Amino acid sequence: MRLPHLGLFLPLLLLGEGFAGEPFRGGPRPIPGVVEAEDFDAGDAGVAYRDLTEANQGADYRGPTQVDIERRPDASNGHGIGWARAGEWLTYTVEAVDPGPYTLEIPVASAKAGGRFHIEFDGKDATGPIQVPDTGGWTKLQTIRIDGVRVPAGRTVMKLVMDADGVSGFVGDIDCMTFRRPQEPATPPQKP
Ligand SMILES: [Ca+2]
Ligand SMILES: [Ca+2]
Repeated sequence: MRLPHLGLFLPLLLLGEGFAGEPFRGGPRPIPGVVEAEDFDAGDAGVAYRDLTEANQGADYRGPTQVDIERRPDASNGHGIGWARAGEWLTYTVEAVDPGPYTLEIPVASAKAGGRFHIEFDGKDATGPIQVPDTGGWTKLQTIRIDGVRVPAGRTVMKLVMDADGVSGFVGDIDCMTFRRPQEPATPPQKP
């Protein structure tokens, strides 16, 4: 074989620049709107996500994935991500109407103090470090609010990046990321 790696190269060439994943179930998630943490892009490890454990330690929400997804009745869409560890990340193809600024709301849960994460658009940090508090238990969601988040207009890749584990041993459970106009009321949870 003169080109033993052609089978590997060809799919990479077809993917084109950025090696991005594809939106999960439908098109890009609109902003303003709700981006469910469990609805990260479809695609392989290293492309759509990075996860440090081989198995999905939670629920079978979307077929085989390394990402740890948990079923939880208190969460928007009935699911969220759990067992999140520093070094992991998830990508979401989104499409913003305009750059905002937006108010970003993220329901999280953690028993003991959680860790830190941030959110990027096209590789640029848009939030700075977000600290997950002790919410009183893994079953108790508490919503973190970040004001003045700017988002590139049009279709971009949003990346949820886990930066540091907390006393809990994890970053925290994350339900969804809601981008809304500052003057609009909070969005109620989405039915599963
Ligand atoms: Ca895993
Ligand atoms: Ca959710």
